Amino acid sequence: ATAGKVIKCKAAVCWAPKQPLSIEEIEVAPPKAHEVRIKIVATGICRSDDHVIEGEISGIKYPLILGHEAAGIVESVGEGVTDMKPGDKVIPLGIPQCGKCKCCLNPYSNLCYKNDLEKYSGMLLDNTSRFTCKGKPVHHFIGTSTFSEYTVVDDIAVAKIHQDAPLDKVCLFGCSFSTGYGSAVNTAKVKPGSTCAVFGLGGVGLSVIIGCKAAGASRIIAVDLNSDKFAKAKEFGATDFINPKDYDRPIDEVLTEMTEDGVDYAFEVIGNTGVMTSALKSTHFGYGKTVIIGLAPSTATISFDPMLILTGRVLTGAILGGFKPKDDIPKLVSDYLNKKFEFDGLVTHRLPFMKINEGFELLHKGDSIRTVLTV
Ligand code: PAD
Ligand code: ZN
Ligand code: ZN
Repeated sequence: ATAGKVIKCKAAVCWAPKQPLSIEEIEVAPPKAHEVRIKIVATGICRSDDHVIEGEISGIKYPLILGHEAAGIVESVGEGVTDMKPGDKVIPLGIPQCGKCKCCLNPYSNLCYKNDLEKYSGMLLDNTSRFTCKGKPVHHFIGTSTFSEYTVVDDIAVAKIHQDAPLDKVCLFGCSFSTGYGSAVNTAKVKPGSTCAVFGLGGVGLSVIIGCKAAGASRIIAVDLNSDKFAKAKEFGATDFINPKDYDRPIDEVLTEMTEDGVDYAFEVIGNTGVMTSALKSTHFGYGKTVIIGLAPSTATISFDPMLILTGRVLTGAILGGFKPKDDIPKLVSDYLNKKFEFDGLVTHRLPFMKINEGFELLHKGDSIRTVLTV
C-alpha cells in the first residue's frame, strides 16, 4: 500500500556535530531504479556513528541520518531490482559490492569503488538523497542511514538474508561482528596456537576475540583502560587481561615481556594512533602482524621507526573484516543459524528507537558493549 508513495516516518537526525540526535518526522521518497526501500526493525549503535556525532570525521555533510548496523524488511523495490522483493529480510551494507570494479574482482579486497567512506558524499549512487525533513534535504550516511523507521539503499548495498534470521540479533552482522570476526580470520588469518593482543574491548574488539578463538589462538591478551570490559572478554575467550593504567611503562614493553619478544597478531580496535603504534611495537620481529580496525580522527597521523617494518613486521587494516558483503554476509547469517558461532553476549542493552540518545550515553559512559534499538 505504501509502494510508490512517499513515506512519512520518524528518524534520528544529526543536524550538526556535538549535539544529541533529534527525533524528527521525515519524508522518505520511493526507491528509484536499482534501489530498495527497507523498514528497519533493529539497529545497533557503533562507535563510528559517534565519531561523526563528535565531529571527528572531516568531509561529512550535515544534516544526515546515521546508523549502519541494522536489519530490516524490504518494503518496496525500484525498477530493475531482481534479487529482492517486498517482505524479504535484509541487512544494509556500509560498503557495497558492485561485482564489477577492480576491488570487487580482486579476491583479496572488499573495498568496492562505489563506497562512500572517504568522500562522504552523503548521497545514493545517483548523487541524490531520498530523505527530507522540514522541507530540507537530509544526507545519507555510507549508503545505509538506519537510524530511521524507513531507509532507501542502492541494491548493491544490501544483502538478502535467510527468512528465519532473528533481525534483533543478526543486525550485528552489518558492522561489529563481521568487522571483528573477519579482521581475525580474513585479514590477519590467525593461525592455531598463536598469541594475539586485542586493544579495545568494545563490540568490535570482542568480536575480534571471538574470531581469534575460532581460529585456534591459544593465548588472547585483552587490553582496555576500562577493567569492567574484562569479564565479557573472558567469556568470549581472552586468556590474559591488561589495563595500561596498572603499569608505569609503555604497554608494548609489558606485552613483549609477557610473550617472549612479542605477539603474533595485534589488533587496534579503538581509533587511537598512539595505540596503533603500541600495537605495532608489541608484535614479534620477523613476522608479527598488526591490523588497524579503529577509525582515527581525520587529522591524525602515525609515525614510527621504519626499522619496525624493515625487520619483518606487517601493518595492515580492513573495513568490515574484509568480507565481500553481498556474498559473505548471507553466508555468515546462515552459519549463525546453524550455530557455527555465538555472539549474543555482545548485546548488553536493548532500547526502543526513540531512546537512541540514551544508547549513546551508555556508550560514552563505557557501560554498554552493543545497544540494539528496536525500531
Ligand atoms: P567502543 O567505544 O565500544 O570500544 C572501544 C574500547 O576501547 C572501549 O572499551 C574503551 O574503553 C577502550 N579504549 C579507549 N581508549 C583506549 C586506550 N587508549 N587504551 C586501551 N583501551 C582504550 O568502540 P567499537 O567497538 O564500537 O569500535 C571500535 C573502533 O573501531 C572505533 O574507532 C570504530 O569507529 C571502529 C570501527 N571500524 C570498523 C571497520 O570496518 N574498520 C567497523 C566498526 C567500527
Ligand atoms: Zn560500525
Ligand atoms: Zn565494486
